[in-house]
Amino acid sequence: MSAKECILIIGANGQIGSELTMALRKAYGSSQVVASDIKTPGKELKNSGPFEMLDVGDRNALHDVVRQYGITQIYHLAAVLSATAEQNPHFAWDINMRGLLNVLEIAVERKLNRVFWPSSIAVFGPGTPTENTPQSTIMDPGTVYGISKLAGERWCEYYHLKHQLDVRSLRYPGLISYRSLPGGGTTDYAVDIYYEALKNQQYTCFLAADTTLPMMYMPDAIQGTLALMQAAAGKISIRSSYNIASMSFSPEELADEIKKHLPEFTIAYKPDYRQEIASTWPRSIDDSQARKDWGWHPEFSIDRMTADMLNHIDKKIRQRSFY
Ligand code: AKB
Repeated sequence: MSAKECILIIGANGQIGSELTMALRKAYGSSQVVASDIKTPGKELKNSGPFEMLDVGDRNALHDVVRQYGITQIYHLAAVLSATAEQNPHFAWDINMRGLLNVLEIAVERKLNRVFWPSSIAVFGPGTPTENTPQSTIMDPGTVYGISKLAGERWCEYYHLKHQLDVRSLRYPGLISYRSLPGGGTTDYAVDIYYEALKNQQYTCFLAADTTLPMMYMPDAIQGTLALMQAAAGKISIRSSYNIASMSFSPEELADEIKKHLPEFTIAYKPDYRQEIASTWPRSIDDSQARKDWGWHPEFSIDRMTADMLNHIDKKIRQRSFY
């Protein structure tokens, strides 16, 4: 990326956005990275570089920000996640699709250099092979979130083929982090559990004990996103979205890891509507294409991640800065 690039992050306050913005500011300089969201940012985002209140559904407002800053790349992260989307399907469809189409259209109009848009393991469905799910396979998502992500993947590839737009994407698994909380996802239990283990030594999980899902620690997700976006265009053979994987575990296995640090911790299971969503998703993912094309290589295992999560969340709780 040249020194003249200027990056816009849409959805910068979210779980991925808050960390990705800081990583990009560190890598490319604060003034080169414009954070934006519909909600007021926290101190770290606000004080570390430019911030704009921006609704990506408002095409004119998006256009103004892109023109004002001379934006050359967009990371469009704003979306309604799986569990919330099932509560309000038409709202979720509108938010998830309108924002992406606005970004793709403006990227072509303004001849932007690169666009990043996240997809998800939710693009897979009950007909997909659940173990080591291939890059290219049956995709029959049964959730509105999954349908919007699959449609988004097709739109990304379409804009690449028809308009030569350099759009890149990753199918994120459940993301686990201690800096920002996720919101409205089916995999959110894997973050909540750490807070509850430290605060109350007990957690009631909304998924069944043996629900194995692909997961990833946020530092790997950030490192992977930067690696994908910095790779030479000739290395990118997938223009829909890349499978990426790190670890897979069930709530019971995660609880066992936590018990190694907090032996008094107990877990109970009360599956709700999110169980139905999780049951249609893969248990593990084949990410060999990402490894081959642009060198994807995660670092964290469940035990290293758990030690790091407990350490940081414990500090947050002591400082009384948790949610
Ligand atoms: C969700 O649970 O909705 C997300 C995802 C897997 O895309 N974390």
